[in-house]
Amino acid sequence: MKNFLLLLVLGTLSFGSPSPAQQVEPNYEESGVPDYSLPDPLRFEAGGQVNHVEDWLERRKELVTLFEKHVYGKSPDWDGELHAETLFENPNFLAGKASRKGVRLHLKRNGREVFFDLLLFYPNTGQPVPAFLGLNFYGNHTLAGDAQVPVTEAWIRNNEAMGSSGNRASEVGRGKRIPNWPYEAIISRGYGLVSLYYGEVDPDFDDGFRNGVHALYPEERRNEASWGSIAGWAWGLSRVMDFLESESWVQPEKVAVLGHSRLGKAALWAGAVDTRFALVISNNSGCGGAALSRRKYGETVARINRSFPHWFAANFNQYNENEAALPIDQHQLLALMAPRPVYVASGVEDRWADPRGEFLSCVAASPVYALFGLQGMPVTAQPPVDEPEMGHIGYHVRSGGHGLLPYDWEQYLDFADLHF
Ligand code: GTR
Repeated sequence: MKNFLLLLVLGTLSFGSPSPAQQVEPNYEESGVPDYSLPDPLRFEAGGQVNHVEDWLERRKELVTLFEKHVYGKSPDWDGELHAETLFENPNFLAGKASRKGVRLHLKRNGREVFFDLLLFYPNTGQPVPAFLGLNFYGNHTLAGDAQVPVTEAWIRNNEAMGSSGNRASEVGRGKRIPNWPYEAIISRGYGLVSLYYGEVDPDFDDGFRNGVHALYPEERRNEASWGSIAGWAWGLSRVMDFLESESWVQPEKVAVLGHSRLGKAALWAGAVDTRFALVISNNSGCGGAALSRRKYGETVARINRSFPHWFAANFNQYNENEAALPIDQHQLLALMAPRPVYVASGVEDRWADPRGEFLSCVAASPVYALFGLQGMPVTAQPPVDEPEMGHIGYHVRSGGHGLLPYDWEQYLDFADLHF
C-alpha cells in the first residue's frame, strides 16, 4: 500500500500535465491573434475623458503608477552621491576629429557603492552637441578596437563569439560590436555617443535583487511592485543623465536614449519615467517593450516572465495567459513620451518581437500626440520593409532579423536631425 501511494505521488509529479504556457507554441499567425480591445490612453481609470494637455499630465501620472505597479516595478528616488572619475581621455581620436574618454561613475549611498563605466565619443566641434545614450550587451571594450578601453570585470553572459565564458569577459570581444555602434558615422553627423555595459548597472540574472544598483537599497523590503532589472537598467540611465548635465561637450536637453531588445525595453521605461530624455528609441524591444501584449504574438507575457523572472515586478505574473486583465498595454508606454519624439524599429524576420504589434502600438499612441497638436504615427497601415515613416513617432520595419544595425542608425540620425 505504501509503495502504491509512493508510485501515485511520483506519477503525479512526473506525468502531471504541463501548465498551459508550457504547452502553447508561440503564435506566428495573424489569424491566431485574439480579439482584443486596447485601454484608452485618453481615459482616466475612473472614467472621464482627457481633453486638454493639463488633463493629460494628470492621466500621465496615473499611467506611470500603473506601469510601476503592474509591469516594471517602482524604482527608488536617488538620494545618494554621484562622483565621476575620469579613467582615460583621448582628445585626438579619429585623427583629431573627435574625443573619446572613459568615465567611472561612482554611486554612493549609506556607505554602499556601485560603479559603472561610461565610454564617451564626441566630435571636436568646440560647441556642445546632441548625443545618443545607450546600454550595451557585452562591455565597453566591444566598442573599441584598441586596448585603452579595459575589458569589463563584471558578470557577463556567456557567449562564444564574444569570448565570454565562466561569466567573465575577455579580449576576444574587443571591437566586435563597433558595427552595432557606428561611432564614426554618428560623430560625422555631429552627434556624441555615450555607452555603458548593462551588466555593471545590474547583472542580468535572478539573484533575489541583491547585486547591481539594487544593492544600494538594502533596507528596501521587496514586494510585488518592487523594481526589477529593466527598471534598474533604466534607473542607471537616469544616473548617466545626472552626470551628462554637468558635461560641457553635450547639450543635455538633446540627449536621445536608445536600446536594443531587452535594453530597448529599458530605454522606453527610462524615457517614460525621466522626461529629461528628449528623444527615445526602441530597437526590436518586443514583449514588455513596444509590442502590444494583448496580441500574444511571438513572445508572450507568460513566456517572458518564466524565462526572465527578474526583469519585471512580480505583479506582472498575474497577467500570464491573462493579458486582457492588464490595466495598461504597451501603446500607453509609448504615449508617455509625448510630446517628445519616439522611434520604434522592428526587423521583419524578428517575429518573436511582433513587428506588427510594435507598429500598431505606435498608431494607438498617436491620439496623445494629437492632443499636443502633433502628428504621431503618420500612417495607419504598416509601411513596407525598409520604408521608414517619421512623424513625432517614427517607425520602420527593416529587412532581416533581430539586431541593431547601421541601417537602423541611419534612420535614428535622420529622426534626430528632424527633431533636434
Ligand atoms: C530574448 C527575450 C526578448 C529579448 C531578447 C534580447 O530572449 O525573449 O524579450 O529581450 O532576449 O534581449 O536579446
